Amino acid sequence: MTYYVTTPIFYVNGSPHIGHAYTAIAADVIARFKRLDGEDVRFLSGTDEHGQKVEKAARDAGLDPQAFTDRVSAEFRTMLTTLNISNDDFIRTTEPRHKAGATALWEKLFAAGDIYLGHYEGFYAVRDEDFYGEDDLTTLPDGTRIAPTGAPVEWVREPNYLFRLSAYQDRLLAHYEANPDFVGPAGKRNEMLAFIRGGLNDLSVSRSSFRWGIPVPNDPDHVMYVWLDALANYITALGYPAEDTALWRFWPANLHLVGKDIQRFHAIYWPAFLMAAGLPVPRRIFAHGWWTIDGAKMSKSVGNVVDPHDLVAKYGLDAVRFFLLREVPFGNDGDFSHRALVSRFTTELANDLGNLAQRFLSLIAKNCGGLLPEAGPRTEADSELLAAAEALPASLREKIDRQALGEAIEDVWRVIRAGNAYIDHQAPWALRRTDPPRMAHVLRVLADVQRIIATVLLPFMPASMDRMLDQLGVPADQRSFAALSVPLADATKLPPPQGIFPKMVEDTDAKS
Ligand code: ME8
Repeated sequence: MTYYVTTPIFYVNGSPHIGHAYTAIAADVIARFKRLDGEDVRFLSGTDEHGQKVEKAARDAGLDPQAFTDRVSAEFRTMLTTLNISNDDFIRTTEPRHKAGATALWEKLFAAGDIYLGHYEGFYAVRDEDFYGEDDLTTLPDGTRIAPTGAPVEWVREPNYLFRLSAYQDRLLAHYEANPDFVGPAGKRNEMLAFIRGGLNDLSVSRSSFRWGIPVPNDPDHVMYVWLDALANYITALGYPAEDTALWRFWPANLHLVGKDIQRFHAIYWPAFLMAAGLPVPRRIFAHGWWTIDGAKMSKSVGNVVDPHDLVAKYGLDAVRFFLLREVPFGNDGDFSHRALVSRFTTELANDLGNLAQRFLSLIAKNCGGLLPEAGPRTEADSELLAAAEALPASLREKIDRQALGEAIEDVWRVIRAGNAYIDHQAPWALRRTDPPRMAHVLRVLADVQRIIATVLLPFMPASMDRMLDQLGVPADQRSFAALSVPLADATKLPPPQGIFPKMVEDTDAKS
């Protein structure tokens, strides 16, 4: 089966920060999980390079917009590399393939009679690239009017093309009703439904007061509204308007992963555009929450923006990937603090996971000549632990399909904790003298359990779990869920044990 997952395309008005890293890591975990599960996966990311906000950022930087976007787009690509993101493609909205596809989409909507020339008069927030009604706004003591997002608004009065969004209200509602999983989490779905039921106004889809955008076909005074341009990336990257390409098999997308701030664009405007173009709509749109830093909103002026490169340099990539998905239930808001990251690392990666591996691997090295022991007759305790581990791929699949990434991690940790309790109980270091065959068997049970744990954690921490599988002697081409059904060969020579997470070496020395 095909599986198409996307990140939002990042605005190039500023450098990447932890919020961007979060979206990318979550989508990467899902893409990697689906690949391990044998799906035919397409994973897309990219940069959103047009619009007033980017034009202004380029001006502030004293650069021509194209030169500016070239530079910042490259920073996002570097971020994806630093984070070990496995995207198959990276689309930039300034690329010819995208401009051609977005133009074709416009033409389709225009030909369908769903775009018409009108007039927009109202408030616009450049920071959000969004329109607001008077009722949405708050006036600050200094007279500035701001949107609910905190972004200042300006009054805009210009001829605009409008998209007949109002005509899609009923079809959208029917789609939501027929597809209860269309939008997640559930609270967001209700919010979107309330928004649609509140009545949809036609949407302004062009701007005529600045130039940095895709020209509207046959009307060079206008550029396309940046959100119509940007949303189209999900299909232009598959070759739209051509629908007979090999890549088109991935449409409709299985999952658009987005931050909660941009849910409405994806869950209301985008499906309406697609319906107007006669194309199927994505299967699911899931919104994750928002990170604050030590309780405060990230802001350049406050100087508390967390740079993902600094974090990775300080703690190692997989600790960062793990922390972001572990610390808060996916879909909720979270607060980032270095203290919380260090504490998760110590208790869960070093003490729970790292320690479990190190404890039995060092015993295999010392007492079994470094050869993977053979399995013996199973006790109830063995069967219970093995069954808990064997259930992981299916239980994680169910959680990944709901984007419950934190719950998926918790499932694995239950087994890791059970593994540590098992080794404490079985005390293989004592069996070495009293019952060596039983010791060998206990160590084998632990190796088999650890292999499953490391395999299901590969999507979350790819490099460290690859190292853990190396330690277990699992061949590189047998790291998938399907391969788990093939037992490891008895007497496989294991490499000398090495700590995967630095602290576990100390712990192991203390305990064994
Ligand atoms: O919205 N916490 O781009 P963007 C969590 N170009 N997530 C955060 C965050 C934070 N503090 N700050 C940002 C755009 N994000 C559009 C998308 S898609 C067709 C166009 C997330 O660079 C944000 O929610 O402002 C979004 O998912 C992503 O970073 C990109 O945000």
